Amino acid sequence: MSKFGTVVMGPAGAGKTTFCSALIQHLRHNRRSCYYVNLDPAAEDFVFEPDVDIKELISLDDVMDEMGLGPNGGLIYCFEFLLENLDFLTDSLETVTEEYLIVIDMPGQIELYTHVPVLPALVKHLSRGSLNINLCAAYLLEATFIVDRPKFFAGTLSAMSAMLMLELPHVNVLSKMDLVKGTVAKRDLKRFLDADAGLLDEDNTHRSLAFEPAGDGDMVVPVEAGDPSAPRQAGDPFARLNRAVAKLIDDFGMVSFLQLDVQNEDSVGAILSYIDDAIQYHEAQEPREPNDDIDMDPSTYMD
Ligand SMILES: Nc1nc2c(ncn2[C@@H]2O[C@H](COP(=O)(O)OP(=O)(O)OP(=O)(O)O)[C@@H](O)[C@H]2O)c(=O)[nH]1
Ligand SMILES: [Mg+2]
Repeated sequence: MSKFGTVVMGPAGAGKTTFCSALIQHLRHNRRSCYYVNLDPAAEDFVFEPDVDIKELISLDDVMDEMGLGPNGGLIYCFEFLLENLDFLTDSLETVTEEYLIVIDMPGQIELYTHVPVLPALVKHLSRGSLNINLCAAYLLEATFIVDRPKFFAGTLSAMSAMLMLELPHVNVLSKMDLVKGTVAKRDLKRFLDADAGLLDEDNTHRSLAFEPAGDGDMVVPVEAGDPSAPRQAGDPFARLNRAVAKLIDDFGMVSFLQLDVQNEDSVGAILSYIDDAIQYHEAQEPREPNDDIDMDPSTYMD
């Protein structure tokens, strides 16, 4: 029996939990079954109560109190603890059948996606172990990042880093599109969706930083490029580094974004279609008769 799921990831506050709720709502409207897994040990408020919640295993508050750790160290501890107790997930997920979409809500600490190896180990357990879930990652980046082009490419690089680390099919999503409506031309928006590196070459608004010798040995101090005392931007090492990174992303051709407006059901539905395609959800479903959902009690049709 196959299982299907999506891991919703992305930086802090990108709108992951809100997207999970919108997705669950959409699945319900379309009479699809959903199994909601919360893996954020600090999350408190949910529109839909999770079917499995990591807090039943370990909570960030307890770890911080008892281990004297801060929020980031505490989160890494929680995930290491989860990896030592994977039965917690296996036991609840093994009964989930193929018509369900398993929606996994992740925390926003970026280190999880770029630095520490806990997430690849978890994903491997879910997708290649006995659970054998057909998984895809939904990586959310806030659309407001496009106002600051170097920041947008830094965010895109984090998406690419997660793609390389997790080796899962990825659906990258620009969330909170309502916040940038009307502020960016359609033609430019299309280039952001394709992560077009040329956007940085044409950027003369960004606050790129330059280094200036501080006059004491090797020390350098960063200077705002807008500052009249700053060196000219042509030789600005940060601007050149930004362009090189953007070109790398462009050359890879791996990152492109879908637009998400959670208020718009069609937008949520479109992203779900990409997720379904990535995990080949529909191919595994039993063909249903057109009248499967209708009450077949003959008395229903009697006058
Ligand atoms: N305008 C707008 N705000 C949104 C949208 N999605 C989420 N938000 C707001 O953004 C904030 C963060 O949303 P969450 O869904 O909690 O984000 P998250 O990625 O789960 O956050 P963490 O789990 O803390 O990393 C909340 O105040 C949401 O109301 C959106 O599509 N549009
Ligand atoms: Mg969240």
